[in-house]
Amino acid sequence: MERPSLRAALAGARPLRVGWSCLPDPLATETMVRAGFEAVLIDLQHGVIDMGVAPAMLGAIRAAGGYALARIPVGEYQSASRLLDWGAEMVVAPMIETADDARAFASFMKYPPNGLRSYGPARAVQLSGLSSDAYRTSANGSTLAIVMIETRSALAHLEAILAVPGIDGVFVGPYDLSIALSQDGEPGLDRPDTIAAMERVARQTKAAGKVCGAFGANAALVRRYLGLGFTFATLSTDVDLIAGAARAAIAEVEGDS
Ligand code: 3PY
Ligand code: MG
Repeated sequence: MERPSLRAALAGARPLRVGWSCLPDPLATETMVRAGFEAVLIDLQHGVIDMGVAPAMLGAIRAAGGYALARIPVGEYQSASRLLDWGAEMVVAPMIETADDARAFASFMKYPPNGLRSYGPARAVQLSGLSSDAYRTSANGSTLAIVMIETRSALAHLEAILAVPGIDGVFVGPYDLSIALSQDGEPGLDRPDTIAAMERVARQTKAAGKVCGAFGANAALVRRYLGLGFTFATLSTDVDLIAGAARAAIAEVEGDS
């Protein structure tokens, strides 16, 4: 059976189970998919992952049947094209401030006439199972350009950002967003202003017919964000999963003392 596109999977009846990789290890990322994550994002912004290991990680996720997502470092839109070439099906751009930022990112994500993505998707063609022509003509629709809303400027320009052609949706970073909204530089995921801002982002993004994700970090936050109307929320990172499993294993042997 042919795998549904990422766009179709995100529109499915059940929210996609999305994991997050910070560690540069294709086998660990693949293990997350085999354990039940349906998509994994590899993080080139805050993770230890670079362009050297990213292609193997994207390939490992897809070989295990998962959807391969990636986040680029701030402003490195050129990396977005390369990650698409190596098999990313969604690229997330952090710290977008304005519609001009979103337009610059979209131009690296979409082939002409919609953008200026340069042609060279050898590995993406292989992984898609399509002919080169079929990949080229479907890529603009099947790969998703997602901008992060995590600054006051992005909130103020949300409507204009959502109207940029080629932008397929948004992803909220609640840590940066809550720091930006605070008076004292402290993150506050549970603060009413953070939650209200996120609810507005979800509402406006859905009204624009676009995908809306959030960084979840744990089950309670995932439930909260899905309840606010987000299409998907990431559940946990590889580092947190290892730390949690290590604590649980130790507690099982020694008790909670
Ligand atoms: C944020 O919460 O700011 C993020 O970017 C999550 O990684
Ligand atoms: Mg952030």
